[in-house]
Amino acid sequence: MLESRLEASLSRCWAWSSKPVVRHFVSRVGSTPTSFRQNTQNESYTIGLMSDLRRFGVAIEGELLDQFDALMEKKGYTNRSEAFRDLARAELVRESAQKPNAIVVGTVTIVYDHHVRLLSEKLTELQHQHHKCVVSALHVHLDHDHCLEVIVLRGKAKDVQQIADSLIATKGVTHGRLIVAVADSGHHH
Ligand code: NI
Repeated sequence: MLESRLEASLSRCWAWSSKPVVRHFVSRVGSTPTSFRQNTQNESYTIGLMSDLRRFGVAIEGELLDQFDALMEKKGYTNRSEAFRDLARAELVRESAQKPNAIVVGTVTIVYDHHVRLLSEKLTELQHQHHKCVVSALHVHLDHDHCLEVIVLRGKAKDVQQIADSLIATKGVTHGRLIVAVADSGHHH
């Protein structure tokens, strides 16, 4: 019963997904959704990514499912499949980021007071020392005193973590956080 409900909701999900990659799958497997949201941008750039999309049944306690649905709605998901896929990806990234030699991409966000003596210079120097890992940096002058910087790092998980730690631990940096966003599988499209 639950399985068939999930199944039904899965097909609804595909039909309603606004992501071109999923819509592409829908057309590939030949099911014909009666309606789905047209996404006018990014029409055809991700073709083939999910060509092996598979369905499976999930048995889950009613209460847990209700909680999951509530969380999903709060986070703005329109369907369970997408929410589940994101959960799975996040967990895979988290897992592989724990392998020191896994190649990851992450962002470090720091906030600091640029009046602190030599702080801007130190932060810039640190980034130059690790220029091979620093992909890009965004600087925002938040207010009279504070700067926010977002630094994109790519490299071995241990290096990315170490660079992030150094940036965040620099005296005068008031907030800092590393988010590992992508585990690079080495498979490129
Ligand atoms: Ni600034």
